[in-house]
Amino acid sequence: MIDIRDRVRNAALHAKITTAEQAAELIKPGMNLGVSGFTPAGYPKCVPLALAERIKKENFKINLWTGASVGDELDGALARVGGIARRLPYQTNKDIQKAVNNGSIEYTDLHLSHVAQMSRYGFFGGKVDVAIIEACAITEEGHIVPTTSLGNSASFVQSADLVIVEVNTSQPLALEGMHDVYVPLDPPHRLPVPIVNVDDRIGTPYIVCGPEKIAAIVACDIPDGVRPLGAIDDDARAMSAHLIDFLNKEVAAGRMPKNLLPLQSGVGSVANAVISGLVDSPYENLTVFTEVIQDGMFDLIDAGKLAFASGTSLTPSPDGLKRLYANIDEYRKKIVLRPQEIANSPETARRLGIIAMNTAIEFDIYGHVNSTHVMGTRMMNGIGGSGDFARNGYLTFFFTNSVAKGGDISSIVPMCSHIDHTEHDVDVFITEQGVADVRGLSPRERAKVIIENCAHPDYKPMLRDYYERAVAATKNAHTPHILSEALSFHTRFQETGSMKIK
Ligand code: 0RQ
Repeated sequence: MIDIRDRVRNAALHAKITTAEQAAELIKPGMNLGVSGFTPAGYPKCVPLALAERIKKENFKINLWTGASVGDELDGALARVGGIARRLPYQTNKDIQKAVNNGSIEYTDLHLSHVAQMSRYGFFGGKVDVAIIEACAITEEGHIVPTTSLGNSASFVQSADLVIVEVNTSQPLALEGMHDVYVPLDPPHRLPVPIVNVDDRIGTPYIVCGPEKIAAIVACDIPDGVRPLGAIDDDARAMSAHLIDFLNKEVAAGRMPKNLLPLQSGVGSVANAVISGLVDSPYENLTVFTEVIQDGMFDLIDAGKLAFASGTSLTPSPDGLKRLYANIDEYRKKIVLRPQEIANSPETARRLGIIAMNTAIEFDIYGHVNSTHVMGTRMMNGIGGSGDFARNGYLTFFFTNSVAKGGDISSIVPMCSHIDHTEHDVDVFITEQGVADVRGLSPRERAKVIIENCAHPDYKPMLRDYYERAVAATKNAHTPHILSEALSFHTRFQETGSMKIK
C-alpha cells in the first residue's frame, strides 16, 4: 500500500487510513454522493472503482453529484454496472450518455453555479450523505488540500454527514496554495462576493472540514484521466481570426480596454483554438475569469501575455499536464482555483465585465442557442457553465461550425430544436463563415445578419427562402415563423439523412 502518512499531517487521522474497499462499505444504497471533480480533474478514482465492484455483486444504485464531467474511473465505472440512479449536473462520458438517452439514468442538467447552493437548500431531495474528495494532503487541523479542481467540494464537505478523503500521490504537493475556498452564506444572510479583480483572494487555501467528519482516508496513485485536444483545424483558426478582428474593432471604438476584459472560454477544441489564437495577437496583460483552464491558457502564460487566470479546474491535455507539472512554480503565481459557485458566479461575472465565449450545437436565425440536445432530443453533455457566463457577460459570443456531420446538417436553422440560451443572452455569433453582431437588433434584423454572415453557402438559399415566406405569411410579425415548417430542417434530416433538398 502507498504510504500517505506524510501527506496526512494530523497524526490522529492516521488511524483512519484504510483500503478503498473498506471505505466503499460506508456507502449505502440510495445515498446521495457529493464528489470532487470538474472535467477529468481532481475526481476520486480508487473509491469509485471499489464501489463499482461492490455494486456489481450487490446490485444497488446511488445518486451521483459532482462539479461537472469527471473521469471514467467514476462516471464510466459506475454507469457500466448500472450503479447510478440520478446524475447531476454535467457529464461527457459515453456510457453515461447512453444511459441518459435510454432512460436508465435520470439526468438533471443544471447551471454549474447553481449546484452547490441548491444542494445546500435541499432542492435535490435530501442532502449530501457522503462526500468523497480527492486531496493532495490533509492539514494538521484536519482540513483538506484539494488537487486539480475545486468544483462543489467545499460545499459538499460542509453539508455531508461523513467525508471520505482520497489522498492522491500522483498530484504534486506544489498544488497547495493554488486554491481559494469561499463558501457563501445562504439567503437571507448572503453577502456580496468580494471579488473586484480576477486575482483577488477571499477564502482559505484548503477546504474546511475538521478531523471529526473524516470517516476514512484512502491512498490512490491513479492520475487524472486527461484527454488529448483535437488538432486546431482551419475552421477553428478562422473562428479565432474572426474573434480577434472583432475585438480589435471594439478596442478601436473605445468599447473595450487595450488589454481587453477578463476572458471566459468553454471547453473543447474550438474554445482552445480561440484562446491559443490570442498568443499571436497584439494583446498583452490579459486576464481570465473562467471555469476550465486548458492548454491555451498555458500558451498565453508562456508567451508572457496572461497576467492572471481564475478558474475552478486545471484541465490540460496529456502534453499540457507535463508542462503544468514541469513549470508549476511559475503557473501557480498566475492561477487561482475557486469553488465553481464563485468561479461561475453571475454576480462576479457581471461585475468584472467578462468576455463570454462558448460553443453551440446549433443556433437559429433569431439568435436562440441549443448547446445540449442533438436534433432536439438526444442529450449531448449539458449546459455546463455556459449559461452562468452568457447571460452575465459584458460581451457574449457563441461559436459553432456552420455545418455538422460532413455538411449534411446546417448548424444555423430557422428554429432551434431545443433552447438553452435565448435571443436575450447573446451579442455575437461566429462561424468559420463570419461574424453576426446582433447587439441592439430586432429579430427581423438579426435573421438577415445571421443568415448572410454565419450560414454555410449550401444552406443560405433555404434559410433566405424560409425567412422571406415567414415574413409574408405573418405580414411582417415581430418574429416571423411558419410553425409547421420551422422544424422541417430537422425532420428532413431524420427522413433523408441530410438537411439539403435532394
Ligand atoms: O458528434 O460526437 O457524434 O461526433 O456534436 O461536436 O463539433 O466535436 O464540438 O466537442 O466542441 O462540442 C456544444 C457539444 C460542442 C460542447 C458542444 C455533433 C458533432 C459531434 C460534438 P459526435 P464537435 P465540441 C464549458 C461551458 C455546452 C456546454 C458549455 C458543449 C458532437 O461545446 O457541450 O458550453 N457545450 N459549457 O457531430 C447535430 C448539429 C451539430 C451536431 C455538432 N448542428 N447537429 N449534431 N454536432 N453540431 C463546459 C463546462 O461547463 C464544463
